[in-house]
Amino acid sequence: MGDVKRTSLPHDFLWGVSTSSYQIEGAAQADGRGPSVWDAYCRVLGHVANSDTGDVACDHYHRYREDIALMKDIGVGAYRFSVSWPRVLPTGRGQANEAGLAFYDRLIDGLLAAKIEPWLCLYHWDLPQVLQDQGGWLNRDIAGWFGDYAQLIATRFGDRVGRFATFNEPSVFTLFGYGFAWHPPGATDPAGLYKATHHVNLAHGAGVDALRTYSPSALVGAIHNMQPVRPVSRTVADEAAATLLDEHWNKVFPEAQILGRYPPMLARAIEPYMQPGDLARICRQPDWFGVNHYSPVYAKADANAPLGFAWADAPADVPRSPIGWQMDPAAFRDTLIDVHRRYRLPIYVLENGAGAVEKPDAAGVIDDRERVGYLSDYTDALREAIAAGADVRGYFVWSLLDNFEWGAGYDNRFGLFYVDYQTQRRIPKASARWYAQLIRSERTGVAR
Ligand code: IFM
Repeated sequence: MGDVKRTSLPHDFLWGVSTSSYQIEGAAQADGRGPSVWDAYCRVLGHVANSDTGDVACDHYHRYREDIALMKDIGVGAYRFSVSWPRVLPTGRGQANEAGLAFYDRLIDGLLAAKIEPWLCLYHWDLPQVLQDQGGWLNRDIAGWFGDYAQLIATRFGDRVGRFATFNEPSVFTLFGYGFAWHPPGATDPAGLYKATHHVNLAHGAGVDALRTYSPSALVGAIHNMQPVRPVSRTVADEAAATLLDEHWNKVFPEAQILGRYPPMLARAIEPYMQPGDLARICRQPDWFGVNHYSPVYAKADANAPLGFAWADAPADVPRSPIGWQMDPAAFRDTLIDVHRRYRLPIYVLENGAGAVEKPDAAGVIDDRERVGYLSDYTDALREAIAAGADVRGYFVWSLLDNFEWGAGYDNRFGLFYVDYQTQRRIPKASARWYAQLIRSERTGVAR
């Protein structure tokens, strides 16, 4: 990357950290929480490494005060978290669970007291199991259920929360859940995927409407994983595979939600599940665009795969993070510039980070210099994107804490703080200190 360290950022640039409910809260049976699809999915042998579950996770439900103190220590200005739908609506709809809502009251009040802005995401994959039993994302009624849930959350927290997201990475939970069976409900069902995709988009529209009606001053958006999709070879078949994966991964949600259209290949596939007026129900001008980005992804044609394509490995010689994900900060810069050109919205990077399998050394220290290198290179790329005109207004590291990494269980760690799952002790890694120093130097204008 070029010499970008001195590219100045807007004075109100927002530095944050992100987490999600199922990945950190634990307390799976506490205070009336209902089961989510992940509770059930984790219990099937072979779905999650080591048969790990989110039952306890980081016990954030009980330790949120300590976790807010960690955020305060590193100096972040914002915290993005998600609400667990089954914690606040154990039966998915209808009767709210006051104890579950009260947890988020305490969390939000604690954040505000620490001068940390709460960014609330409604859905980070933990659908109430009871709604899954009624068809989940395959049931068109779910758009209304989601709208009602959004109304509850906006009514309860809109006096203190100014930023709401409807969904986190809708393309991940739909594609992995219905295309590749890597997430609940564990299906490989193309028709189900197209239907679920459309219903998630309808739910987004209903959610935005509810958030704006019941919290009129809220700034509302959605969070999309945006990553260049590259063909594994230059064959026509692999190029076509990459184009199709790109539509699923990068386009089918933001284009419908912001531009009011489906990308061409998926438009044909989704058409049978659409009713007149649907795109008008989905398309809402958001106040901001959330980008999650880690690395480029690769596609190859696969005639035996349900969708006709498969994921492929990055070329052998590329730089990689400790868990093998390609590191390509230029792709991050280009993604931000591309999102800016396509959507012309304020951009917030709401996830970026590096995974590792790590443990403290004999002295109890976690010297995660690879993660520091990754974050340093990627924040430099962010500066380049801003220098090139991209309207990027914030950057949130994934993640505050090591946590439940879905199918990888607790093996892959993304935290700035190490979590000892036996004792629940949090230990700052070198990257936590690095991030604190970055934020401090940006605030004071002192060069790093
Ligand atoms: O842990 C996940 C998160 O839930 C969604 N985005 C990617 C992260 C790392 O895999």
